[in-house]
Amino acid sequence: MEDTIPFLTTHDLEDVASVPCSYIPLPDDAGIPASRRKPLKGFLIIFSGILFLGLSIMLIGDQGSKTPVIIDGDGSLSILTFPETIKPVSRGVSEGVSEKSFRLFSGDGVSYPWNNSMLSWQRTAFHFQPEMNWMNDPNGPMFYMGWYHLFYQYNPVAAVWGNIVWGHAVSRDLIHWLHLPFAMVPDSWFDIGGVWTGSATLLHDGKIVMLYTGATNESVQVQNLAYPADPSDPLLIDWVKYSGNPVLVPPPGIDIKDFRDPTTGWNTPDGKWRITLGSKYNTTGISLVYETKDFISYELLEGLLHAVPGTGMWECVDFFPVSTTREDGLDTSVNGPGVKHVLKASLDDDKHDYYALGTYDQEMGIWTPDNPEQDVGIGMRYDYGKYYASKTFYDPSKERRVLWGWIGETDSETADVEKGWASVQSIPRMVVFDKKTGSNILQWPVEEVDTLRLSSKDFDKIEVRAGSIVPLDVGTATQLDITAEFEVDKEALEGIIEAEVGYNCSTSGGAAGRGALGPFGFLVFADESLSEQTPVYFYIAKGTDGNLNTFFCADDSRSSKANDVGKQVYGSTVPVLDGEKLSVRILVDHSIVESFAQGGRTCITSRVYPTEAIDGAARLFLFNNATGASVTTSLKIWQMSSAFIHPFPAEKKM
Ligand code: DQQ
Repeated sequence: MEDTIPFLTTHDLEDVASVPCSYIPLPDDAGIPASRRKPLKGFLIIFSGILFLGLSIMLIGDQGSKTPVIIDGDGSLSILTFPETIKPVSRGVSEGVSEKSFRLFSGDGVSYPWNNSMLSWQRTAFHFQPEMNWMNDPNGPMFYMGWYHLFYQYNPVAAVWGNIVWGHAVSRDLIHWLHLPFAMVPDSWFDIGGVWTGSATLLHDGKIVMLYTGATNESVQVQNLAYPADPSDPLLIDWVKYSGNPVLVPPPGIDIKDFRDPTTGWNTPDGKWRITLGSKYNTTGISLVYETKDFISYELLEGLLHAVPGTGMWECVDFFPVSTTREDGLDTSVNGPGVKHVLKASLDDDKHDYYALGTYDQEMGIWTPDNPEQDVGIGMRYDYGKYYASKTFYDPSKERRVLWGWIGETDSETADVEKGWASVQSIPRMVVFDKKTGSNILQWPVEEVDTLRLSSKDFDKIEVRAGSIVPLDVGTATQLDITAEFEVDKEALEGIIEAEVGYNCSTSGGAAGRGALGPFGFLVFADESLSEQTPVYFYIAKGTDGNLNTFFCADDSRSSKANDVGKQVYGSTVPVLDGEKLSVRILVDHSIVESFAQGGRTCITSRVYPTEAIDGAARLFLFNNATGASVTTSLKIWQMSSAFIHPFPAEKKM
């Protein structure tokens, strides 16, 4: 069944039953030793008490805070309501970190009248998110005694950035999570302004050290040390801050607000450890390296790990090896033949995560990019959509490197406050070197995501003619895992004569901009009349050198009838080697669409907020808006179950 486009054509869809969702609970005992279970409830009660007291003191003391929270006469907290028009408040910048509130690119400044069912639909089903309030960067991810640990930047009292503590959750499989008490709260002069981003290092004797940035009582960014109070506790519930904190203060020449986010340590051949952290010098983004034996005293190494002029402040630097010969991931300290190093920086200036591949010279202490034209901050990005402040860890249980990223909101702060939460974490992605291209990494959802797959439908060799759409009979299209391959009509490919210079996902008209060989792909979150739709697609353009360039894009411009949400068109080029078909995987989960092209060479994450294409009205289509080429596609689509993401069941464990 086909209809013509471009966009906004009504057509009939078969009435399809929606696929019911269910969650997969964790095993009953959740693997916790009996000795650990009893004290937890008491701990939670005492902890909540202390936390409440601490936060009250902090909030009263922090009169300058912009968090919209007031303490009522009876000591209870309430959230201030916002006026109807959008007046985005800056959050984070005056405190010395990157802007945390989403600034609209367009819109008429008037809030959309969101209702409860629209807002509650936006909550994701299998992406990690806390039960309520604000979350940002992933912190200190690790695997320890059979559990994956995720810590994260969290505001316990509001759906906007501020009052940052370390949230903590554990999982057996990176998909189903149990929320634990906060790991660390701002309770000392060296982090009273916020327990900011940090990383875990697992020492050879099995001990864990956590380094994190604290904003001091004088708003100086310092690095602090913390460690588990009871290393025999697989849940690592209690954390101790080192009494001699801070262990690092900004060195001469570095601004007190430009010194943050220590990485996981790596070992040197002489048994020392090195860490790096981000900063800037004038407008040059830099990563400083420190050497230590004990994580208490440090020596600043001469020179820098790397610097890139014009890239501004580097946040959340990540530095890790990838194997050029093997399939598995590498522990952070590995170096030598067959190893390249990835250097990633989150650019404060444009809020994107950039990476480059290069060589790490341990002796000289410097990293050199393979291709200086594709250096950190001016070349490749992990993700061309909404994705920031990411961090990897090495998972020894599956010998892989896993990447987490913070996916913020692109709606208004008013809507976030109304719905009571903001931000999700990306689906954890496995990261490997792309041996075929030799010039990029591959990111792919960890295999555990596949356990959420329910019923599936296969579609074989569907022809999507130029200028047509094809509805896909998959029922409700709200929680999906889509895999597809596309082949473009050979004659059209070979017959293309004219070069198309300067195609750009963001500026060439999005999915409505027609060329001979694209765009074609999917319309996700489309209602039956296509009045709302989010195209995820390929576009092929001939270069002046005669070669074909393939672009992978996501167009959010028609994703919602609401005006108070971001509606960018995202994307970039994707390498397609001789003989390869075009391939894509798309994870659809309510307000998030995570897309991976060519096995994860180019990735795009969109946040979308439809008003009509929600619940049972959300449909999925194929489209081909090319003027001259048919495409044939084979696909498999799964309905996805919801993940179990709940508070740790303290009572059940008594
Ligand atoms: N978020 C943290 C900082 C980091 C920034 C504060 C990146 O440590 O630089 O919440 O999003």
